Amino acid sequence: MKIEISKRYMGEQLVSFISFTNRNDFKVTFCSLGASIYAIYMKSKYGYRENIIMTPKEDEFFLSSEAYYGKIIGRTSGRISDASFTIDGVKYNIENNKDTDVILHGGKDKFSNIIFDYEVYEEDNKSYIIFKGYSKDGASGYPGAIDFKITYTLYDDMDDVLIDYHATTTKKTVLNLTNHAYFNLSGDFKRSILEHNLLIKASRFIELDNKMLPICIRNVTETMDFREGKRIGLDINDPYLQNHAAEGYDHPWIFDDQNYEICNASLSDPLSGRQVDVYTTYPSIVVYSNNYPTFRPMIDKENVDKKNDAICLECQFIPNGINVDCDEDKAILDVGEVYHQMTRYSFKIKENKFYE
Ligand code: G6D
Repeated sequence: MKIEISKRYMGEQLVSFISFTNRNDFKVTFCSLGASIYAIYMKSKYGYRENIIMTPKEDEFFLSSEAYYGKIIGRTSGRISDASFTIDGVKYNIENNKDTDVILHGGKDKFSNIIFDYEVYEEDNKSYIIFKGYSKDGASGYPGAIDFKITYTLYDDMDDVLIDYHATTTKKTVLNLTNHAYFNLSGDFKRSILEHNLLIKASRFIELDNKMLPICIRNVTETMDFREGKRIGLDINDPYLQNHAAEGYDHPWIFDDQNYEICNASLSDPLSGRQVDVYTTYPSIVVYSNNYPTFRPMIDKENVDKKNDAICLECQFIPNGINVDCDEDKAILDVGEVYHQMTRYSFKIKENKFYE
């Protein structure tokens, strides 16, 4: 594995870029800002190595954007209603960084804004980068001091990215970590993701209200059904999606079989042959089809970020579970427990013309 590290200032912040290139010439670049996946360069079935991760070209936008490009999300992925939750009869009010009672992706002290310390090491044919973080008791109003680390594992002989989330707390709290990478498998964003195929092995999804808050768990309708895999653009113009604040897919799906050994989601682009299979210990996935584009320039992309130019596959506990009356896991972490969740993105070429 070839490992390259560079640093530069983004504004006043010194930020590191750490790249890993394996024997297949599969290259993953991480950034210490938000412990983020900054770029992934992957070959197509024709052998062209191109970027499949959408990231802002402008440093100040990458620093400030609330589109969370590639970033680790915490303490709580998704939205928290009424800027509060109650644990064992104690109500915690969460501080926001904007004037609304809907907390998105962790509130004022969100993890996506942290510039993380990290360490890199290799063992056998694997390489690791560990981003370590600490969130003090009461940060943004969340209870408990959180010691956490995000470990990315790369493989010299496989085009996979494994994310391990580990954390402990000093008080019973809510914790729901994910990664917010924007995928587009066409290669340097030649096409939108509407022609990509998506598979989600989930018979249930969570309906959203017009504040984008989860309101109820429902069986999938035709538009929301990806159990057999289908083209993302097939049903995305359904009024159910477009005549709603979501303006596309932005929903949690609950996997039928919550099993890390099962590929519970998969994204593929027939024209390039690229595919990413998703394995996770989490019970659900939020799929966001970039319905709120930022119209800013992106790395390796000729034009600016436009609607449906990428898609996020955010494995997590169901958003706002602590406030929703349901049987699903509410992402509560207690003292003495170890938060350990994993998500593996396994990249491959279908109609393999190159690696035979
Ligand atoms: C929008 O509703 C979506 C979120 O799901 C997404 O994470 C964010 O944009 C980047 O708020």
